[in-house]
Amino acid sequence: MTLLQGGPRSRAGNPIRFRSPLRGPWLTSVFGAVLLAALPLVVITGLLDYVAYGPGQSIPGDVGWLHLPFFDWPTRPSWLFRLTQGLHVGLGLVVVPVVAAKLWSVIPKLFTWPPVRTPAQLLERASLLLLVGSILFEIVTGLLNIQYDYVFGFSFYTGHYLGAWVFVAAFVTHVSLKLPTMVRSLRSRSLRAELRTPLADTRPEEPDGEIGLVPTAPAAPTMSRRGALALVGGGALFVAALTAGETVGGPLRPLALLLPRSRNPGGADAGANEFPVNRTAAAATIHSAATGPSWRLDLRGGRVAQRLDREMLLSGNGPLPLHTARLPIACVEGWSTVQTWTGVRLRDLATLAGVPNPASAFVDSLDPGPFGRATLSAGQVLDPESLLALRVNGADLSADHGFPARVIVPALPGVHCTKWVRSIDFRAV
Ligand SMILES: Nc1nc2c(c(=O)[nH]1)N[C@H]1C(S)=C(S)[C@@H](COP(=O)(O)O)O[C@H]1N2
Ligand SMILES: [Mo]
Repeated sequence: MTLLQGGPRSRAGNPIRFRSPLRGPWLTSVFGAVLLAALPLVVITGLLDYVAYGPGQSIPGDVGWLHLPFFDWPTRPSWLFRLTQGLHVGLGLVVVPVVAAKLWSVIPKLFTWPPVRTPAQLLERASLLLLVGSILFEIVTGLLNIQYDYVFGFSFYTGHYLGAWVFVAAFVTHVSLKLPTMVRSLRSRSLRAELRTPLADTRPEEPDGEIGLVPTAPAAPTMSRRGALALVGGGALFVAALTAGETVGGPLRPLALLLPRSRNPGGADAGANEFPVNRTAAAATIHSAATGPSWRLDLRGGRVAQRLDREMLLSGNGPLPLHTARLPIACVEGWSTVQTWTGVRLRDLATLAGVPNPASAFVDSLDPGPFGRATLSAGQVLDPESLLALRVNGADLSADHGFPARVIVPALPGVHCTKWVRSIDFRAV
């Protein structure tokens, strides 16, 4: 209580208990400038990921006029989704220490009293509340999504999407209100000089009046400004090191501590199939009886439905030559891996089905779960490297990677690379 009401205050109204001599507009602006550069990239790549879900996908759910103007996500370059998704999750994680530092640097503002004196301040403080609230919401939901399967009481996709728009609105407001102060504050000190200043010479910033970040009764410094910057930068680098393996793979993969599912290597004897498994066959309740010799692939859409067994698909004969392509799987959770896939082209299957120019294709699988089916656009069906894969790295697909057959399409989000495919419906309109 004393903190909020009765405690000693500076003239600007800030409680004097926040005494760190490092706090001030310059330090806050340095963190702010980093976030100003990085966060738009996180937001844009995040929104692109939603676009990549493409037409016919139901994610995010009903978001009314906030729906993005969908365009057909291209299949080239094949690493496009790998890039946008990797940047979104990777950069989103790496900026967390900077966000924390920025929040720490403005803590006194949260205790300013009275909190609002003018209408302009009301707008500023409301946008601040939404800004802090939405960025924490985005970080927490994003982190939980890559840690656990859907622990939310709401759709992660819809929640994270709506949170992003709240954040965008608050961020734009905040930046337009604070940009002049930020630029002025950045000019008030030289970064280079600051990086040469040791603890012994660390002094508080100039009194900042109404801004109210510089303590009026500063304590002795326990850390230099360059030390604080190194701490935050080191934190970001540390997170980057824990994240890089999700995309780079190889020996760094086991270090991808923040993405536990990306580290699941596919079992002890996975061999050629040793790369991350998102959802195992057991988890998806795929019974080996259904994937054995009795398995058939149904092709629909044309006048006569086609039914093929795995041997026919693997023969490479007639209208279904085998094709091999090196293509990524890039998961919405941020991890990715590039493997060598062999199978038949989706467009050859479309032609065989009697729909050589489909408007879309609906892929269904033996998996009753939420990711057991996907809709592909015309471009995704017709790309010459879009495959119904039967083999990977020269070996049959393992049960966990989708045996007997799975979809692999360049630049397609991993979630639509449906495993344990059962049927494909090529739609003319
Ligand atoms: N039938 C089915 N296919 C699926 C999934 C699933 O849960 N069920 N998961 C998808 C997701 S989210 C990803 S990232 C990729 C991962 O493929 P992998 O497990 O072979 O690495 O498979 C996709 N295909
Ligand atoms: Mo995924």
